[in-house]
Amino acid sequence: MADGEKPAAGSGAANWRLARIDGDYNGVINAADITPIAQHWGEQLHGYYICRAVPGSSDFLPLTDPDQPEELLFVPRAAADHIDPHRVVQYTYTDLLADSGKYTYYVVPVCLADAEQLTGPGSRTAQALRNLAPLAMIMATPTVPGGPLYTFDASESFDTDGSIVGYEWSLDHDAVFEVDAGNNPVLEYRFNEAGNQRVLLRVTDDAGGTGTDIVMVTVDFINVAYFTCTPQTGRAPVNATFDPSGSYFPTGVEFYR
Ligand SMILES: [Ca+2]
Ligand SMILES: [Ca+2]
Repeated sequence: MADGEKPAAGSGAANWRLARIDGDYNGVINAADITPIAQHWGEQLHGYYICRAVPGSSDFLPLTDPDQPEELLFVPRAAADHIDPHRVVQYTYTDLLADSGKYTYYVVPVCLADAEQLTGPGSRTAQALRNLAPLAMIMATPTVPGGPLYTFDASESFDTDGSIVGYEWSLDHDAVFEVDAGNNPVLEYRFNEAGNQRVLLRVTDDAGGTGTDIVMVTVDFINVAYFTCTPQTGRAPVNATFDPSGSYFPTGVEFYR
């Protein structure tokens, strides 16, 4: 075929040139592809091998056949009379990812000539990610039982195959997480209304997976008188200082005595 002409998509010729001789993947066979053409002159395309690099490694190894572990996994090319001339030929292989992390793949075209296995240039790479979702856990502790001030502690949350990088909260009975606490698992919050309060936590792991937890707390009253006393012990006579600044009266009452 002359320079600049493309075979019909899905014709055997299209797959062949993409796989074996179109070295710069631009769909056109021209002078830039002279070297791979020369290298693979006279070869045929019988199928493909799949090469894989597992998480933490940059070494690509061809997959072995699950039924014959000593053999490479060979994906045979469809017979010419089974190739739909109007479609790109597609092949599907499902890989079981044993470990968490990023897997990278490419395919290699294979020519089975005279019991020899001649391989062509590898395809572009594709990636797959396995990630286990993190588990969110809330511990809720009121500063004063029944009071409006709570500490929500999400530090028991965990991610089995990574780490948690983000904590978000919804404290207004919906699923919109209006509080982005960044990487801080502890949130102090004061409710402005008595009653049952629903608190939602969403944690995000280092691979973008999320997990949620929900807790219901009850607020009996929203005005709290809260004193600290300094010192707390001593011999009489003691000059003690009472500090009521931790009190809060959101209804507008401010009266200390
Ligand atoms: Ca994870
Ligand atoms: Ca919300």
